[in-house]
Amino acid sequence: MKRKYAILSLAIVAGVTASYSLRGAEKVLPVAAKSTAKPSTDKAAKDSTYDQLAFNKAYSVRPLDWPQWGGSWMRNNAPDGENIPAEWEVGQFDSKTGAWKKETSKNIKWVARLGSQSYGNSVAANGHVYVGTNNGAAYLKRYPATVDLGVLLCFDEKDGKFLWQHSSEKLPTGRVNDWPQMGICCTPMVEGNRLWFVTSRGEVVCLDTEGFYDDENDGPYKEEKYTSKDEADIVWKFDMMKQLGVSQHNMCSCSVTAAGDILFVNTSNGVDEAHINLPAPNAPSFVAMDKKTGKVLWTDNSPGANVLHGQWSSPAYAVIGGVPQVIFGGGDGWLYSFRGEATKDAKPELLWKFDCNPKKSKYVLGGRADRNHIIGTPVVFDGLVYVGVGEDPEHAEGVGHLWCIDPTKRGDESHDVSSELAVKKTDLKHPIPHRRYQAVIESEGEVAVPNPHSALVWLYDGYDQNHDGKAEFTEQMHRTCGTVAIKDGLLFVADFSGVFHCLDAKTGVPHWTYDLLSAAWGSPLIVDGKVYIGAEDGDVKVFKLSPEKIEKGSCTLPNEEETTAPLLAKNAMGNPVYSTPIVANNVLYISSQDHLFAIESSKK
Ligand SMILES: [Ca+2]
Ligand SMILES: [Ca+2]
Ligand SMILES: [Ca+2]
Repeated sequence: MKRKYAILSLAIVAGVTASYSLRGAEKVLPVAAKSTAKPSTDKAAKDSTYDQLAFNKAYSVRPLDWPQWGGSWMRNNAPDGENIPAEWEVGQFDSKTGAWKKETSKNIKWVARLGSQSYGNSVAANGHVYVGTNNGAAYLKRYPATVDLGVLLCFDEKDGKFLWQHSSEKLPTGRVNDWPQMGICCTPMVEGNRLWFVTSRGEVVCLDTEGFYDDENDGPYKEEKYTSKDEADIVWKFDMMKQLGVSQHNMCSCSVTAAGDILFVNTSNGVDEAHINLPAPNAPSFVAMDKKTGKVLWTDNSPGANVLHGQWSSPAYAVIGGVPQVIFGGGDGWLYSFRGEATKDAKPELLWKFDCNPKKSKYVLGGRADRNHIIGTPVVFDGLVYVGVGEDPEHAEGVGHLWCIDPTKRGDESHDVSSELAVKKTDLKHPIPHRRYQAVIESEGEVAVPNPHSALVWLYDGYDQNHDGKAEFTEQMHRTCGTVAIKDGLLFVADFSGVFHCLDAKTGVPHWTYDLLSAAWGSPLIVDGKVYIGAEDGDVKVFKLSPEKIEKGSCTLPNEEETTAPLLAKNAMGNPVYSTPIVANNVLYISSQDHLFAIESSKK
């Protein structure tokens, strides 16, 4: 599949090749990383530093747990871990019973059956492992595998034993809101004995992590019809479709985060079946709610009628420049930061917004667009914000952009800190109001001019690494559904065309790139001096955490004569991998489409 699209995407970028190749050839940084950042004047709180141990303590989980997407609200998938294997064998499964044959595996602690399709990422907290999937495994007797459901599974961390399941029946409206077989696509968040997640029915749900094992139906929600041990104990739930008028496109998915008692949620509000009309342009895109009750504290619908397609990003949070900021990726391709607190008037306070697409880029249906929306999660690291743009995987591959933004900027009264402004040639002073499909139409006398309030640190859309004046496939940033991971000044991101990028996090200049030869839906994991990335071909590849290229032909892996990336190993998972690997308590967790593998070195 990929090669066909690769050719297509090269054709699409032909128009931008000139400016692109100039950059690498002249050895100019993507955008000068000037340190123009001025800290905000309202020094209210201490800036967040990346400290997973302190985070876990505050959130009442064990020191080496991994309790939410990206570990903490800063969303950087770079946990502490040691003795994490680079190589493993998943082993064989009995063709009749599906039973796993442990003796045929290597470095596998346990395996748990998932549904037939799994897009959710796992988390591990307080002795449990959770993952979103569909009902293919039919753990509950009342729902045989023929019943399609969104399923959240809870397993015992030590042996993978199934504990309980939360079941979301499919919406009667069908695929426009709740795509068949896709299951639960988000990652839950755990704090103490509570878990929060977004269901495929557009609900925000709080569960008791002990379920009914504590012989208690926790509430306020006590209307569960089934209260056996294998069922989920709901604490509260909030229906975003009914209570906020949200109409999610194809799937509702957000990996929630929280600061103190405030839970932050992207609603997934999007287009209808025809892909043009927005059934609910005034419904919120972003929500802050009370984590303990589900009471809405404020909502925002800034993307509104400018949503291109869907909104499946997840929020990040951090105190930056003395200000608590919650940062949401919008379905309009803009990144929005709000004061991450409850407000007296139930109105959010916008701090800044940033257009993550070049102004001339254009959104068109069917995959030909070079304007995208945000699917990955913004990551906060060392006072900067990182996010890439992408498109629904159904719309194939295309041009992508990866941004590094200074979140201490505020701009003028519009709070627009985009790198450029769209204006008319005849009126350079007044920006053209935000337009849905294309910000600047040159044939109508419009131009993009530099924004004096720009918060841009750098933009990576590609780089002429070999200085030959051409933009080879592996020198381009393509659309991504992925989230970056950062450690030791190195940023890693995979794009949907299958290029894996290692960049300097401060400058956006690539150290090396690698062609995975398969679409990457997920995001990298950095742990124990290594970097892990899964792909649709079912391989999880492992690289050395290093900026150093290797000499061509020196890779010891078969059929890897061409790489200059420091590839250490490839591991076949037996089925496509759409998820992101995580590590908790020195165990590596990877979901394929239908199994969750707990991977641990057998040499202890
Ligand atoms: Ca309970
Ligand atoms: Ca309950
Ligand atoms: Ca080149």
